[in-house]
Amino acid sequence: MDRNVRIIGAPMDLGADRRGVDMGPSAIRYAGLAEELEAMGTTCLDWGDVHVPRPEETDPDAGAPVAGDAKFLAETETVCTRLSHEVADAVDAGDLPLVLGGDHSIAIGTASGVARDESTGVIWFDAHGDFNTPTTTPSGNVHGMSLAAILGIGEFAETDWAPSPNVSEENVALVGLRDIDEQERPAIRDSEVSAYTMTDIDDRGVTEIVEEAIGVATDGTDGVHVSLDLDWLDPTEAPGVGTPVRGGVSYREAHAAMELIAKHLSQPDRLRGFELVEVNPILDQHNQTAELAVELVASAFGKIIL
Ligand code: HAR
Ligand code: MN
Ligand code: MN
Ligand code: MN
Repeated sequence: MDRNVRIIGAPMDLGADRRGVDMGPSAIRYAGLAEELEAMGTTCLDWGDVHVPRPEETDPDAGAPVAGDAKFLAETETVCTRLSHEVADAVDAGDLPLVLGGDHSIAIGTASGVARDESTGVIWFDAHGDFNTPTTTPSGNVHGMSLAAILGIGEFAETDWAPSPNVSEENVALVGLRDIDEQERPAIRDSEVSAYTMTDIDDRGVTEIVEEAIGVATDGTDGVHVSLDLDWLDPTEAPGVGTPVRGGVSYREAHAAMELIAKHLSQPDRLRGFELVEVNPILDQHNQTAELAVELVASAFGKIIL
């Protein structure tokens, strides 16, 4: 990685039911993120955390959507707007923003910052589609709606902060899906996004699927943002997540995917943003999920074995 990496923590837990994900940035730092990247010869700048209000200080119903349910939507807007500015500043300075979550609702802010001035493809590694809207959500949790929000689907179209107009559905690829809600299924199918399930990975192998996803995200865009939800991996590898789903990618498949990100997005330099979300140290075993997150970033940023 030739550019400086700018670490930005987003200790957000208002978008999910399980407390503890707000400690994700600390756990990932403690797992040796900066040291690992510095050892690869990458300069790492840690910009600290954006401020997130505590749930006890907030009204979950403030900023309620025009229809349906989306808990803590006003606070989510506040946090994502702050994060968007931090991320856009990093991009302006020529640095690569590396955002540490926090639950996946922060992706609305990260994408907004990364894609502020440039057309941006998105690769979304996740067990879940995160394609709900306030009217389809079974939980009211914004972390299950963040990709729909970025794309301005449903009630999110009525907001000025959630949609990222420089992200087009045709340049979005979801990889690793295995837990989709009933009303999310037709929404994903009817959209222009490319969605790859675990069955696709079984059939065609992780290399072919991830190369196709990279093709989708780079087709006609200026750059690519990678959003990595740790529940993409099998819970045997990544137990420290709020919503684990059996049947995820293996340790080696995950590294292979990240090595392809490095291979295809570094020459020419097209990676514009990277985020790690949903690490919950309270549910983890010996910080192994945070340690795995660090390893995967290193692979994505070009760490080579030999
Ligand atoms: N689909 C469910 C919902 O919308 C669960 C979403 C779960 N969580 C995440 N997102 N970690 O990837 O409530
Ligand atoms: Mn908190
Ligand atoms: Mn997610
Ligand atoms: Mn998920």
